[in-house]
Amino acid sequence: MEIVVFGAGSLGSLVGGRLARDHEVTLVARAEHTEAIRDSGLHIEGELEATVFPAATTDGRGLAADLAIVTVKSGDTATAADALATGSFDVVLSLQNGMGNEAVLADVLEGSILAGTASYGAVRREPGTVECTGRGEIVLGAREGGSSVLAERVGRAFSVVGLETTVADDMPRRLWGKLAVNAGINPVTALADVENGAVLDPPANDTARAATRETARVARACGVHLPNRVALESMARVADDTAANASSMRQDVRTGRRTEIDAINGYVLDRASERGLEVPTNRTLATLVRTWERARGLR
Ligand code: KPL
Repeated sequence: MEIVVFGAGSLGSLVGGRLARDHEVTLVARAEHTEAIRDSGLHIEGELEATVFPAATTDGRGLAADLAIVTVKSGDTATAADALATGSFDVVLSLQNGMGNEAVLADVLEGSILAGTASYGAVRREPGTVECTGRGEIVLGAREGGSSVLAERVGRAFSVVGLETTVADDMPRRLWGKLAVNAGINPVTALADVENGAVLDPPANDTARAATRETARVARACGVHLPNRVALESMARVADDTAANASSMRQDVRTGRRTEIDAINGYVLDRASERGLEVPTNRTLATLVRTWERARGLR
């Protein structure tokens, strides 16, 4: 298969790098990362160790492939969609945090859009090098649910190169489940500047659990079956599996970048407001992170 990974940061490089073992992969990445990959390949350290030689470019316009995997930050999805629209792809898979990314892609693109979530820990150590800091799982499928032959094909390609992948027929529920995990872990670890494992214990656990519980309630109000117990268990499991890792939002704050708060706790807040529900913990977390972004001129 010909595959383009759009937004090859840490997760995109990990996924694209593994796929490059079997497929013709092009990574669309920042200049320094692109140069390093062109010079001496992409090095994956940690559990999925490999050195591979995918093509790399900073220019995502006019590309063509069987599959495009979108791993940009949720705030950059519209820009990615515009660039992808100048090329041609049979299938586009969103492997991003937060909600609403697939709808943004579907508004602009003609190919089939698949939804996905990834809980692998990945950190870009230096240009050309990414470390897999925690084995997780990729879940992908048709964005509105149901079975999809294309999703099966993409899922097989992922599994064969060692990426733990499940093809699911209930993506809306999976996406809300992942949102409930991120709503609890990401802002708490970013604001307190702690590893993911800190949300398992007092005093952070109450806040993280409240944000997750509120998210599950909003999911149910939106017609998605997500019991509190299931959402809380999965938040605790992910925090435990990635206990020593920095969440993506903490990494954003540490490096002074805009976060994905709007597509995570902000999304919960918006859907709750539409339905007249109060989500005080998500509101407070979103306000604090947005205040941090504003003070740094990031919004
Ligand atoms: O998705 C993540 C993120 O950091 O954005 C988790 C699952 C919390 C892993 O760190």
